[in-house]
Amino acid sequence: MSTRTGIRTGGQLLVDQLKIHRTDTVFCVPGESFLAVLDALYDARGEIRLIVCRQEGGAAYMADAYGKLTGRPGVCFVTRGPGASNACVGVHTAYQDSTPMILFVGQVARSDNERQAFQEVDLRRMYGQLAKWVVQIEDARRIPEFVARAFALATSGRPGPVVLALPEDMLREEAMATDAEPYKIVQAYPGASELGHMREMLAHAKCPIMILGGTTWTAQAVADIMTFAQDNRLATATTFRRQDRFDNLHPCYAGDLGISPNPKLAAQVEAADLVLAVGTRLGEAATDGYKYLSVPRPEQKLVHAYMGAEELGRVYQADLPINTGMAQFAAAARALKPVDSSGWAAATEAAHQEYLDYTMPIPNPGALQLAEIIATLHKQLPPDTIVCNGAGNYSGWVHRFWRFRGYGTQLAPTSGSMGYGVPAAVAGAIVHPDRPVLSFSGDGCFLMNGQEIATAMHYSLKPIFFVINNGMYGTIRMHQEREYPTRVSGTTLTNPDFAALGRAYGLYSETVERTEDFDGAFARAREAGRAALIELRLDPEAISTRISLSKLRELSLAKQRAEP
Ligand SMILES: Cc1ncc(C[n+]2csc(CCOP(=O)(O)OP(=O)(O)O)c2C)c(N)n1
Ligand SMILES: [Mg+2]
Repeated sequence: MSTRTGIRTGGQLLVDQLKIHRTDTVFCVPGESFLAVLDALYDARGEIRLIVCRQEGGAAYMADAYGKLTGRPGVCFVTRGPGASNACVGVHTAYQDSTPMILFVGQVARSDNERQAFQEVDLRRMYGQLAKWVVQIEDARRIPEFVARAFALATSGRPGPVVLALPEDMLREEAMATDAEPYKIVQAYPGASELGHMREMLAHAKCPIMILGGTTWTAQAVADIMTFAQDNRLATATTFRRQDRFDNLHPCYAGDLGISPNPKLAAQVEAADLVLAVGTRLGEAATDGYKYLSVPRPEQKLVHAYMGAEELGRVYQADLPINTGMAQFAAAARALKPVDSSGWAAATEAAHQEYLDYTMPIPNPGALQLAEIIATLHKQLPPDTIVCNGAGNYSGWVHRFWRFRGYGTQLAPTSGSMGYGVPAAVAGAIVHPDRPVLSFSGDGCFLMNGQEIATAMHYSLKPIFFVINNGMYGTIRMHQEREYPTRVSGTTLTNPDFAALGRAYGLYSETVERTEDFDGAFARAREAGRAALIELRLDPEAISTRISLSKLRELSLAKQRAEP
């Protein structure tokens, strides 16, 4: 699309900038505050898909999922105070997860500013802590400038969400402005001396481990880092919900440092003499509450490669901090001459075997075996299947028993935010209509944004939604039984008939209570030719992949008796 100058409304100018920055999809819940944008999107309907959602939380989560899958900002439009409030959860997720996103919010007219006009909220104050940048565009002539900056900022350094407020009169105003050029992502490259130093540290290590996480990865970057790991026979772990940064069946893969990871992997990180942390912030989840590495100076030697200078040194003082994008780092690491890895090659092999053993299905209480079901799905579906989930103990089975094979196959919030699994699957099916998309939600999680199954139906998308129903907010019940055994408070749920709910929305739906009924139900769901919902009834005793509810309660009571 060619750059042009001319008189356009604010709405037209804005949509023209979206086209210039190659936005092909916009998620929204409409509002009268941005009718001028909707009108301009009508003219652009051949180039920009407008995905209309049922709640702004769903729309913002979809924009996050789009950003995770494409590396381009997920674009979302919502209205004033109510829409902006609902969208918060997606913006917070994008912030914690370092996902590029742009949230446009229709705003009251400039002449009514600060009157607490209808639905007015000062977005700069409201979103100040949740976004990389919040700005109100006061003058339509500056739309190209602000939108270009929003795209650059959302994707550069450590990516994240940007919020732009759009006064409704500004969007209707006609203005003479010149289009911007397509945005360019700015990422640093690792320096030659830093790479040399890193190689030196690796050459002197006895039991090194690499930990991958974060964003700015690409399929090529993942291939490059796998070659670097392979050439140096380097045990490699991924962080919480970043499991698709390494082929899980590669002989160097050691597993993921999620919440409650394989204890042997945790021990390996603690015992390492060199940690190469690549792309990860080394956040609370990845370090089990900053435990594997002590703050601020870890026992282990630390190389910390990260795409944002402001994060290097925030928590950990690395021996070697490297400010670099992941694609840039991975390509450079691959080009390094491998070191002698004979000292740790056997440990790397053992770590992978340990991962394979740890992820073999194990039984849980009750007639429905969740590990077996996840393993069956993995066997039946291609490696590019997109796997989505929100937060809850049910996700522990997905993370442990699904083996991620390729970059861009996992959509899950590292922020631990519930309600993500359904909207993420909708976005996944939009971005990759050719791939199977599985969505996992708990009974708690599902009813936070389950309404977006209507969006899947509206756009004829075909994800398969699993609702893992244990009749409770199981995660919180687990913490409760550990801290306050037998005192069940605020964690029990009365649920609808999820399959009937799915049918009411037009999805193919079934309920499965026993493992042996799963294969048939799944085959029928795949053959249905439309979105499907399968409720999986999980015995409440199956509180986590590791322990039963009554065993946990018993241990907690014993502990209480031991220390009165
Ligand atoms: C938006 C949001 N609200 C609350 C929480 C706290 N929380 C974490 S897990 C959880 C329970 C999840 O319940 P469910 O989806 O049924 O999964 P289960 O743990 O039972 O498998 C809650 C309430 C959260 N993480 N996110
Ligand atoms: Mg539950």
